[in-house]
Amino acid sequence: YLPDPKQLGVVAVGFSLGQGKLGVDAAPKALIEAGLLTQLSDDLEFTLHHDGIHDYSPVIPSSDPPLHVAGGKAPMLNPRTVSNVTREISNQVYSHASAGRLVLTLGGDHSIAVGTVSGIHKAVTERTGQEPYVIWVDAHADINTPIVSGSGNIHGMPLAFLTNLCSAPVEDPEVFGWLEESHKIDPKKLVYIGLRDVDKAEKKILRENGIKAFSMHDVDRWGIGRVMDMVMEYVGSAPIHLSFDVDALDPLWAPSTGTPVRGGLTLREGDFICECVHASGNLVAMDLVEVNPHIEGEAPIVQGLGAQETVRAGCSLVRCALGESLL
Ligand code: NNH
Ligand code: MN
Ligand code: MN
Ligand code: MN
Repeated sequence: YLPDPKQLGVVAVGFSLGQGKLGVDAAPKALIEAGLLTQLSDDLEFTLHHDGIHDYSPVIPSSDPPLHVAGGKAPMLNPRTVSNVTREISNQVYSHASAGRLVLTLGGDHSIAVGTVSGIHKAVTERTGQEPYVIWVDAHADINTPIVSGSGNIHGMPLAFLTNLCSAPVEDPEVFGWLEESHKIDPKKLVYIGLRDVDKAEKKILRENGIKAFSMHDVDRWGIGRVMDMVMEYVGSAPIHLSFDVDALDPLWAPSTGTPVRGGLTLREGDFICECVHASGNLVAMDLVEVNPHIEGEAPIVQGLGAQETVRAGCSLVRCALGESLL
C-alpha cells in the first residue's frame, strides 16, 4: 500500500504570497538549476513525474483585499490567492499520491503546505485506511489561527487550517472553503522538530492540544539521535509526510530564507532527520519550503555565497530523505 519507492511525483510551486518577501517563488527554479532533479533521476534512480514549474509569482492579487476576521489582531493577507493556489496544489498532490507515487513538493513559502498536507492526507487515507503523520521541521510552529496571528501572513497559519483548530473562524467560503474533513489531520498526528521561535498564542495551542514537539532545547538535551528515536517511536509504522522548512537549519547553513532564527539545526542534523525518515520506509511525501535565493543573507563560513549555500543545503535535505545516504 506504500507508494512505489521509485516513482516520484514532483510538484514545483513558485509562490510567495503566504508571506511578504519576494524571492521565495524563485526557489524551485534555483533548486532544479542546481541539479536536484538530475541527482534524483541519475544518482538515486527515480522515475520522475514532473510537469514543470508552476509559477505563481506574477499573480498580482488584484481583487484580494486583506480579510479582517472578527476579533483578529491582523487581517489575513492575500487570503483568496493563497486559498486558490493551495487548492490546485492539493489536487495535484492528491493525483500523484493516488497513482501510488511518492510526492516531492518544492516551495514556495510554507502556506503551500495547506495544499500538500491536505492532498496527501486524503489520498493516503483512502488508499491505506491509515492516516499519515506529519513531521514538521521548522523554527516556527505555523499554527497561528487567523484570530491570534500577529502578522496576517498565512505561512504562519497552515497547521491551524489543517487541524481544524480554527473551526469556522473565516466566514468567507472563498478562503479555504474547499478544505473537506477528509483533508484534515488529527493534531495528535503532528510532530515538530527544531522549534525555537513560537508565538505566545501558539504555545497555548500546543499545550492545550497535547501536540508533540521537540524544540532546539530538546535537541541540545538529548542530541538529534535520541530525538529521532523518540519521533520515530511516536510515529510508529504510519505513513509519514515530512514538511521541511529550511529555516529549521541554523542561518549559518541556510541564511537565505525570509525569517532566519539563530540557534538552529546544523546541516548534518537536518540531513540526519531526513535519513531517519527515509530509513523508516514509510515516507509518502516531502515538502521543502522557504528557500529564498533572492536574500543573500550572511553565511559566516562562506562569505558571499549565502543563496548558493542555502540551495545546496536544500538539495542535500531532499536527497537524504530520498535515500542518498544508504550504503
Ligand atoms: N509565527 C510568525 C507568524 O505567524 C512567523 C512565521 N514565520 C515562518 N514560519 N517562517 O515558518 O507570522
Ligand atoms: Mn514554516
Ligand atoms: Mn519557519
Ligand atoms: Mn482523516
